[in-house]
Amino acid sequence: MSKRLLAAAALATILSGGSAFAQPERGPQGPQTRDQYIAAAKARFAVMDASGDGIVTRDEVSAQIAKRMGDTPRPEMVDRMFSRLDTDGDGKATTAEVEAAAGARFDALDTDKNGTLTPEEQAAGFRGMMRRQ
Ligand SMILES: [Ca+2]
Ligand SMILES: [Ca+2]
Repeated sequence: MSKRLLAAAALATILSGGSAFAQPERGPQGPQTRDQYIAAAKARFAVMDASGDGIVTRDEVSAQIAKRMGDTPRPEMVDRMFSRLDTDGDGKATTAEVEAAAGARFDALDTDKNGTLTPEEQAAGFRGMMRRQ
């Protein structure tokens, strides 16, 4: 796997609740509700929020990617990821922003609009994300 692809996968995993690497912590794969999806996004936010102040900075995002990749990410990758979290562009990603972004992402992934995400819907979203890289 190329470094670029690995980075994209790490990014997708962090952002999307990612079944990209079939994480064991997820438990049995089943449909995920909107609430669960947002809760998972907030849990990942809490992991990134190293200082625990409810705000994630670009540096914290960079550190988190570095930890997952085992290498320093390229600045443009950090920028891309951070811009997804910091939706109003003030340089700080807040819980509210992450919650809103996760909700919007859920709605985009829930292609049949039945309020749950099947593993297939999530996988399709992940493939779409890789294509956009
Ligand atoms: Ca912000
Ligand atoms: Ca669905």
